[in-house]
Amino acid sequence: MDSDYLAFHPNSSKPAFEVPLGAVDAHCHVFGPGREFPYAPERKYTPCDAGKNQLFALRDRLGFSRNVIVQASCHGRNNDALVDALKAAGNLARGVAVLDPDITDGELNELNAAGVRGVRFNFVKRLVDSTPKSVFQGIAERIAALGWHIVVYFESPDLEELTPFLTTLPTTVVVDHMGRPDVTKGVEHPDFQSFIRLLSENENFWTKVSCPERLTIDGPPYDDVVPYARELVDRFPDRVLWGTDWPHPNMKSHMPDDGHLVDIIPKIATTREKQQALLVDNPMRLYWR
Ligand code: 0GY
Repeated sequence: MDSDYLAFHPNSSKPAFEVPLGAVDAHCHVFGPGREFPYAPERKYTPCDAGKNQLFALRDRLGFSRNVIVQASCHGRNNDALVDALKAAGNLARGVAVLDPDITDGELNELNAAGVRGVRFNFVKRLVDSTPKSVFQGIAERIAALGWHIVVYFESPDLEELTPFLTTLPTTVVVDHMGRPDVTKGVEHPDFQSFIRLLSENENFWTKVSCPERLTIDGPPYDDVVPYARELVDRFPDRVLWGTDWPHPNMKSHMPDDGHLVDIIPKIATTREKQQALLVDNPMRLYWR
């Protein structure tokens, strides 16, 4: 792993908050192990190995039932580690893949059979080289035919430039980590209001109210991020997902205790109904229907 890379928390605490039965961690990754599933030559970072068995142990410790495993940039377009984890999990995991535009229909069908239900378009410049939008458009049309959706990852300064493209996508579009707001600005700032408008005006848009550890300035318990997530849960209760983001790649300031991340959930989803939608009903509708 890179010399400045922080490994995941070795012994996350058991959360005090008890998640509803059947809860889904809808954003997490598997990394390697690199000996079995080598990292992509074009990667921008080399992580600490974080394999499927460690992910499933965390799922159980936190009281969750299912995972949505998202292909991360360090594995490029080779989804072998993801597929291996999906097969091992049986019906308890679904996947979001990153696709080569030359993928054959047969390979797409194999991913579908393994439990992949979405494709990720990553626009974060420190993570990936840029992909022409025409390439993403071609992939979007092919996966729409399978009933998959698109997960997009970008940073808030890029929202304005991306909006005309994103709003042409033909499927449900899930925005990672609330579009990565600058939490020094406030919920009422025009930047976060633009993100809210994107969801208000486009009913096919969802978002993950995840990653307080990445967005925070103040650090744990991440109270500076809570108002952004709560606003989205309140406004769009049927179009929000939650995930740990384990094993938290590229954290520089600190490594979160995943149990503490779970304990934030009742601050952002303030009723049992909202918690049920966020953790069970919404992800089940998107990934297990
Ligand atoms: C995340 C966030 C990051 C990394 C990736 O694909 C990735 O490598 O998504 C990040 O560095 O912000 O969602 O895991």
